[in-house]
Amino acid sequence: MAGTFRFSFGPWNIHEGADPFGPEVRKTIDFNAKLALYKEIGFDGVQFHDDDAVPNMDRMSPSQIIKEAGELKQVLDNHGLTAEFVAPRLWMDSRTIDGGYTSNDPACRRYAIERSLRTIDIAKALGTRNIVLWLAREGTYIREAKDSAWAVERIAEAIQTMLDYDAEIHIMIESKPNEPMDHTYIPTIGHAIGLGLLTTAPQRIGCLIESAHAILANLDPSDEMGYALAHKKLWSVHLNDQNGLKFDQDKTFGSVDLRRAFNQVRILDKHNFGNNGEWVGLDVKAMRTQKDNVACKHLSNSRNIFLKLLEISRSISNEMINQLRNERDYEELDLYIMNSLLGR
Ligand code: XLS
Ligand code: MG
Repeated sequence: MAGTFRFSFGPWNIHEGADPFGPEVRKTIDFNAKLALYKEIGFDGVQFHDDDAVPNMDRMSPSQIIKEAGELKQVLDNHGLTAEFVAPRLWMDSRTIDGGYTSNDPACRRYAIERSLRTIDIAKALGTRNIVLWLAREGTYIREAKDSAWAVERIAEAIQTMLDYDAEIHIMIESKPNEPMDHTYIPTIGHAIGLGLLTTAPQRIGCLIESAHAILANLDPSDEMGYALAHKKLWSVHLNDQNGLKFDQDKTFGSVDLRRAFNQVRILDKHNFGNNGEWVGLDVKAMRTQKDNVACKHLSNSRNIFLKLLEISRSISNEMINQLRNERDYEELDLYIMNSLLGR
C-alpha cells in the first residue's frame, strides 16, 4: 500500500518576516505573484483563509463576496491551481478579541458564525468543500474567564450551524494547545474528533494535523496522525517542524528532528494518505534572516525533504522490520532505522 502525494501551502507562508519584536524585513509579494510561484516550486494546491481569497469581506455583501471568490476561481484555473480549503480567520477582528464561537459577548459570537458562513460561500465559489477550523482564540488566559463545558458546546453549536448551512461541506479541525491563548479548548486531535460527536453529522467532521501543534502538546505528530488515521479522520496535514516547547515556529519540515519527520512521512505512506484526494499541506515560515530573492526555500526544501524521506521509507525492508519486531530486538531496529536515515 502507498500514498499519493501532491502538495499545497497558503499565501501566508510567503511572509515579510515581521515578528512580535520587529517589523517586516522583506518586500511584500503581491498575491498574484505568489500564485505564479506555486507551480515553479512544485505545488498544485492553495490553502486559503477566507480573507486571503476576499480581502475586504467584512465590508462586502454576501453576493459581492461570492462574486469576488468566483473571479479568483478563474485566476486559479488559469494558473492550473486547486483550492484545497478555506479557513475563517477568526482572530484578527476586534469582535474576536475574546474568541469567536466562545466569546462571552453574544453579538461577537454571532459575528463569528456569520463570518464562518461567508467562508463556506467562498469555499464553494472556489470549488472546494473543505473548511478548516483553526480555533485560535477559543480558549482562555485564565480558567475563570469562561465555562469550559459551555465553551465546547458553543463550538459544537457553531459547527452544527455550518453543517446545516451547506450539506456538502467537510470541516477539518486543526487542533493546537496554546498560542495565542494560554490554553485552548481543542488542544489535540482526540479532542477534535470527539467534538464532531457533538454534532448530528460527525461523518462530515475530520481533522488537519499540524506537526508543530502536536509537538507543542508534547505529543509525537506521527502518533497523532495514526490516531486520526485509525478513525478515518486524517483529511489534511500541515507539515513543519518545531524545536521544543516554545512559540509556534513553523520551521522547515524535518529541519529539527529528521526521524520525527520520517515517521510522519512513513505513517502517511503506509496508510494510503492522498489516495482519496487528501493534500500534503505545509505550514512553514522562512527564517527572518532570509533575503527577498531566497524567501521561498523553506517551501521547496520542505517538499524535497518529504520526498527524500519517502524514498528512504520505501527502501526500508518490511521483512527486516517484522523480523526485528518478532525478535523484540528494538535496539537493532533502532540502529536499522538510524542507518537508513544516515544513508548506510
Ligand atoms: C496557525 C495555523 C493557521 C491555520 C489555518 O498556526 O496553523 O495557519 O493552518 O488557519
Ligand atoms: Mg496550520
